Amino acid sequence: MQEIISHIQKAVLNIANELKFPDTGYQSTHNATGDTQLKLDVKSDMIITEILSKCKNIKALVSEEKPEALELNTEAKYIVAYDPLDGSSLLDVNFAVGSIFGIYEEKMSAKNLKMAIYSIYSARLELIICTDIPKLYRLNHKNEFEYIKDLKLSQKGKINATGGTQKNWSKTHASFIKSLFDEGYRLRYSGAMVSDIHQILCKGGGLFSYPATTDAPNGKLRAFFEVFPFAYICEKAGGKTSNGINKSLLELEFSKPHSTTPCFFGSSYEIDKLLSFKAEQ
Ligand code: AHM
Ligand code: MG
Repeated sequence: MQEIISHIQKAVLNIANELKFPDTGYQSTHNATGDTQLKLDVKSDMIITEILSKCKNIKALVSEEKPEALELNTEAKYIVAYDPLDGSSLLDVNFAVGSIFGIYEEKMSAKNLKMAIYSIYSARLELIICTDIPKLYRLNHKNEFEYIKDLKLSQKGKINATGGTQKNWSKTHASFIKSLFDEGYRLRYSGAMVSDIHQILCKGGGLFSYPATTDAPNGKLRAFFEVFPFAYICEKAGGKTSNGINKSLLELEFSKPHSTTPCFFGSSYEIDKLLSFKAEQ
């Protein structure tokens, strides 16, 4: 695992340097889920592919930006699924974006997730590495990732971050979200999952959700690159997750690498409230 971490650290440092002098022009190609790729998505994907391909412990790489898996070492046991640049549509406004990595043993399934990592490219470069508990590292002036603290979710938070076009929400989702605001929750939503969940983890609680909508009945966020790594991190931080029905996102099974799912991540209070709210409808 340490070797995989070192390679990811190197890739993240390279991407951070690339982002400092960005060309945010759109490229005419599309990725497998139909999003228009930005040049920096492609560059970040190339950087990760090039650096992680040199790691002997990786069996295959599965990227949000590639339709198929890239097979590497058949004898190795880890598959790294990643979103090279989450929130890239926010690069033109200089918001924080990040990279997300899920490290699966032998097979891409939530049950086989052994480690999850994400980076935040912002005023500071931060890296969260989670095997047993999410650990926050920050790049110091010696260009090394320095351990700062463990991230823990308290039982209840104050932040409510929810995505998707509101006119396409279900009535149930709209009234659940309103019920949190009625309790005193505050809206905090940038449009980059990495930053929005990072805020909840650093502030110690709250809810991030991306529901099913009429235009995306299976949600928008991808299970293997986005949803499972963050579900793993939030649950290891003491929080809970759900797709709105199940008691954990990590119970879900998908066969296609680019499958999506509605998703809810939060402190235990918000997820328990969600499940009882849905049960009453
Ligand atoms: P991306 O990987 O193409 O950047 O898309 C994923 C992003 C998430 O970071 C974010 O939560 C979501 O899309 C925002 O979507 P919306 O603008 O529909 O709320
Ligand atoms: Mg993404």
